[in-house]
Amino acid sequence: MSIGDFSVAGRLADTGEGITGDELQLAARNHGMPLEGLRYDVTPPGLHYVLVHYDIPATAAGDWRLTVGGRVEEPLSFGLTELRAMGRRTIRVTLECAGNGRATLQPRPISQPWLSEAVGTAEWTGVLLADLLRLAGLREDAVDVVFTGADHGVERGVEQDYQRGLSVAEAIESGTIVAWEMNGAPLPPQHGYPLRLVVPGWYGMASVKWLRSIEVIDHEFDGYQNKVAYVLRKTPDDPGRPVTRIEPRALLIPPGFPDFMSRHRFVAAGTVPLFGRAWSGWAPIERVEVSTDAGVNWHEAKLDAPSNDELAWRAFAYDWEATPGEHVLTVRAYDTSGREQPIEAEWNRGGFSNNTAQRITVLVT
Ligand SMILES: Nc1nc2c(c(=O)[nH]1)N[C@H]1C(S)=C(S)[C@@H](COP(=O)(O)O)O[C@H]1N2
Ligand SMILES: [Mo]
Repeated sequence: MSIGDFSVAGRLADTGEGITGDELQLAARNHGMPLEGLRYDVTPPGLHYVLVHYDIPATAAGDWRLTVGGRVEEPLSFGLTELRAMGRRTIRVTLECAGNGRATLQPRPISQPWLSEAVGTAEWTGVLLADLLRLAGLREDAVDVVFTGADHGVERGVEQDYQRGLSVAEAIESGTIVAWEMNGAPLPPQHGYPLRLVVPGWYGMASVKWLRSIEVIDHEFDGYQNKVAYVLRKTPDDPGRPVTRIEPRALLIPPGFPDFMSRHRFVAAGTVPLFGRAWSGWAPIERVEVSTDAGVNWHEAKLDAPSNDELAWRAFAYDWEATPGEHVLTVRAYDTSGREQPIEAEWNRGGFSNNTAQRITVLVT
């Protein structure tokens, strides 16, 4: 169903055009993790980033049903108590919004205007999706699994429930879970109460919140969020490539103290301990480099032990001998698949997967 004007591409800001009212509306509803939140191994729920396309739906755990149907031997339906009886597994997952970094692109795609803080790491508890699919029994012609949330809205003229599809192989091999707890407590409303999907390694759009239905289909899912929204395109008619796993990124906690408005930093000369986290959805982090002269010289940071969940972020540290004057700090991550974070990522129309290296201006006094 189509409401109003439909266009595949969102708008790009004109040269020099400031943040629009539409972007402000989104930025006031959805929030990032303040970068000082990088100090926690596991992000406290109120600091974890939040992204909701439409409204947070009113949901009650008491009568919640999750159905598993489509190309399965035996369609199933679970209440929360029945689902809990299926098993209990906790995984640490770093989630990042595919649009993280969008607002720093030139030209700027008009959408949720993230800078670099659309990330968080939580411990999610639930049951393995693979166990639910095994219980229902996949038919031979199963191709994709479609996940539907309870929220509903319109995007570029298309009315829809929030829905994402994942191939059967990814659904099983990624270690995806259907979660009812975040950091040991029931999911907060904004994070999907009472049930959500968590797809480790994938950008956040795959982790459907307020999950009410799992449907196995015999063809590739062609829903809006897979085929129209989350696609890397250079031009509006570019068929593009789907957005999938998280590209490597390192972020520092900005050192010292900030100026209220510009967020520029002040530190005293001497040894300044720098601390941050790095992650990649493709493979574990292997190396992080720090530059304190805007990318001229690079130094290897000291990595902490990796987490048991190998795609969760990894802490790093570097002692900076800070001398008076203005300095630009920058960091980059490398993973064991050979992917390296670029200083400047390639532009795309949706502003997705922008893992351009962080830059922090510091005045050393
Ligand atoms: N049902 C539903 N699931 C959703 C969304 C949504 O709008 N509706 N947003 C997705 C996007 S784009 C992201 S980045 C993550 C954000 O998860 P969080 O808010 O728990 O951090 O949820 C995903 N799951
Ligand atoms: Mo997102």
